[in-house]
Amino acid sequence: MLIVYNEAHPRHQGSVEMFRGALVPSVEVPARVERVREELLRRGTGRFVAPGATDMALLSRVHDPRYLAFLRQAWNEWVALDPVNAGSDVLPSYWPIKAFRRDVEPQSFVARLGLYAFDAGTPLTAGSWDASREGANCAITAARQVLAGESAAFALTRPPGHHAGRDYFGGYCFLNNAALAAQALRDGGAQRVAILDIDYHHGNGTQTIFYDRSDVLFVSLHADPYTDYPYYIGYADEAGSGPGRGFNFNLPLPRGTDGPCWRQAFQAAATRIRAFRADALVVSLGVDTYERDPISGFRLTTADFSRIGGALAGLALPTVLVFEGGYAVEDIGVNTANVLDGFLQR
Ligand code: OKP
Ligand code: ZN
Repeated sequence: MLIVYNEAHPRHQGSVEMFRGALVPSVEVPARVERVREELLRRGTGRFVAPGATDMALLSRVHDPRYLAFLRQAWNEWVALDPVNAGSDVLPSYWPIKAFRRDVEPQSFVARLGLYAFDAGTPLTAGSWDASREGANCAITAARQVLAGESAAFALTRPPGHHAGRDYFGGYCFLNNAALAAQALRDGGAQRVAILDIDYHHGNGTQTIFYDRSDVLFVSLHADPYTDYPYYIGYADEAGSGPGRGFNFNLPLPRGTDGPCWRQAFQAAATRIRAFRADALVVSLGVDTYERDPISGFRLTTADFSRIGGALAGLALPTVLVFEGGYAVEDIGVNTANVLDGFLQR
């Protein structure tokens, strides 16, 4: 398996996020990906390669060009407000909800920030654009390697991507790596692409990007949004719209879900993917379903992750795996490497 590694990931380094009325230490830290990298190297799992150059045309088919321009300039605009801002992360404080106007872009940077952000938990830092863009390049490179004949490739990157939509960031995500991989597979000749999102949290960004399309199937196993982030989306009745109706499949699961219950839901997901007759698979691989994850509520064990790898390989499709969440830093390397080894051993 190819591992397309984002060497630029430490340039995105949030220090705080807003949580229940206080700024608390960032949960999405560089050590997450460092631990995975170390464990893969220790085991000799996979072959590490660097990503290719940025394809702005592809980025602009998945994301709004105005949003991309905003992200690229955001840090500079933040510092231009006041030079002391260079010492703190960018976080929004205002949002145009409900009856407010969203069709005007105010001149004020903090006002525009609220147009593009959906939470105050996603710090943007000096290197966030560079790290995110290189991460997107990793996902796209992984997809192109699979198109060129690799049976599987893993984009090892952070920040994650599945909460980022066509024109918004949040949930620690800025660019939707899995969506970019899926679009790269489509552009490279795959007629039908399935995305299977197994992160603990619903991949709202990926769902919305493909919601009205029938060429990309989105299937997600995640914590019920009735109790868990992102709360306002990810319910079972969201089936797609227009020509995309029937091509979005959400399987929300209760807090406390363990390995056997999770595998039962996985079988339903696998059945839907088989019926779709996909030419390629993209997996949004979050390991925050782990029993000791500090921000999540499922009970998967380290051994369960090996089985998950085998089950993914059982779909028997050219596969791009994209790293998403997982916050139990001490075990993240073993859990992620178990998925990849489980995949390879099948
Ligand atoms: C990103 B990914 C914790 C609050 C939770 C957002 C969670 C984003 C998860 N202090 N805030 O899907 O793993
Ligand atoms: Zn997650």
